Amino acid sequence: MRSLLVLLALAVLSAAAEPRKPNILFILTDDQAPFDFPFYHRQSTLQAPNLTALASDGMVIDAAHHMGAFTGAVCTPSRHMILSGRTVWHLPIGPGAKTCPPELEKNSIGPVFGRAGYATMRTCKQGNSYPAADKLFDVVHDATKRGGTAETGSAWHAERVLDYLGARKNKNDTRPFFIYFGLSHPHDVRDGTPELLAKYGATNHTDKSNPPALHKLQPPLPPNWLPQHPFNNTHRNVRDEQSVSGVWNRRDEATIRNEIGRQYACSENIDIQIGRVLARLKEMGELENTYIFYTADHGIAIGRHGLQGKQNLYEHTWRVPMIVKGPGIKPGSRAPGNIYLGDLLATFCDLTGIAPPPTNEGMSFKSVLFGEKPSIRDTLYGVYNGGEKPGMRTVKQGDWKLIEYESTTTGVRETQLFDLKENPHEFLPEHKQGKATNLANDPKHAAKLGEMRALLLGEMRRLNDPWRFSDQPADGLTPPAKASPKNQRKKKP
Ligand SMILES: [Ca+2]
Repeated sequence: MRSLLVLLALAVLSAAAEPRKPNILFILTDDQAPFDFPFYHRQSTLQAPNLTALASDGMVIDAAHHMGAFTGAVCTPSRHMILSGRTVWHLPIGPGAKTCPPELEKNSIGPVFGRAGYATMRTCKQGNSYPAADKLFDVVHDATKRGGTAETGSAWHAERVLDYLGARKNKNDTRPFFIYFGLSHPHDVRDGTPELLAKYGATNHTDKSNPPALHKLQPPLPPNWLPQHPFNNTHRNVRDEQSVSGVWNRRDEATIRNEIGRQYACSENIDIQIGRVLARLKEMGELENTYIFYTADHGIAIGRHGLQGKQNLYEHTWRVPMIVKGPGIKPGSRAPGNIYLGDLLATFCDLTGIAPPPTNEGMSFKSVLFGEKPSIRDTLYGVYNGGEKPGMRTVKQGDWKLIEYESTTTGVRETQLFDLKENPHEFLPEHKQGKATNLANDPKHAAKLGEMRALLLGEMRRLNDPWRFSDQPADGLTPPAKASPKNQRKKKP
């Protein structure tokens, strides 16, 4: 008995001597462009005081991306990559499913942190996610909440987090926590609270044949707005481009400004809910020992480049907002980072001293967060091919970005080369800016175009992209089917 008491005393002493592991509060929104926020786009009229304060107290990452999607439901692969730390062609869904390690969900965020002694909790939308991994948090409250009231909107998710924190306090649970605080907004139908809709001059417009009224409180048109996208980008008939209530295929000023007003109404409500959770953490004395990550599953167009949805690779959609605050991160800092959402798991593990699971393919960006280097990789790759094949690919290095489009069904073949330093909004000739836009056909940049194409092919090979463009080496892969003459006849000119 005496030796047992000694052992117990030693265990208590060693627990007391060990510094407490930090908590993680991971906040994930649904369909939100970085440029919605004033800390990415100064002219934005979105008021998000809590997130602006979080950005001032932590680090803003400028080059955070989702790697892409092989389906119109871009959320689904994005959330698989977040939860598992794997790359887009190595997921348990899509073309990589056959070679993906079995039972990958056991090496996803919930179980990885659970095994390391963390208390884990998740609230988020249902559907278009990774259900096998979603349910492996200790506490799960998933429901899709896209309405304009406390019960049907973002407040519901905040309440689940506040309830969880309350229960933790009541039980005197001192384990570090991992809270996955997912919001179902600002994803359409973008139904905001009446007060916030009014604040941004927006209405839940339901008349498909007429635009809503213009209102002086509506946010301005984005700088790279166009009335239509200049060419078929290989998936222009996807739901998000045609059927979102309030927008449909309309791109006129009144429709787009109203829709951005709706987006901002939902985003400000998210900000309010985050404020409530942060205030509670402060009250509980947990805030200073918590890493807070804020991001979205992908961006969204809403009128930029004449597009509405998330099925493109322009910066507004390929990039995501990313703010991180916590111990060791310099307040008010900023870095490119060059990260993917699939790097989050590795970073969570690195910050908490947990070994990443063997299935992880992401890279920790702790060194960026701690100001040791500006970014973790030089080259970024992105894909969208949920429509025609091989679809869209992008590659970015330094200031240069290439986007390729090809459809073997319709014969579309387009190339865009942007110097993002000179043209950060990716203006096209149709924007009539009176300066260089798409440089792909400029003979002065032929060498750069060749270099970027070689870089893209290298990334496609490295990441096991199962498709190739018709002017790339086939690499032994099956080329996309050509349209049958019957299908071609059906196409309108
Ligand atoms: Ca989404």
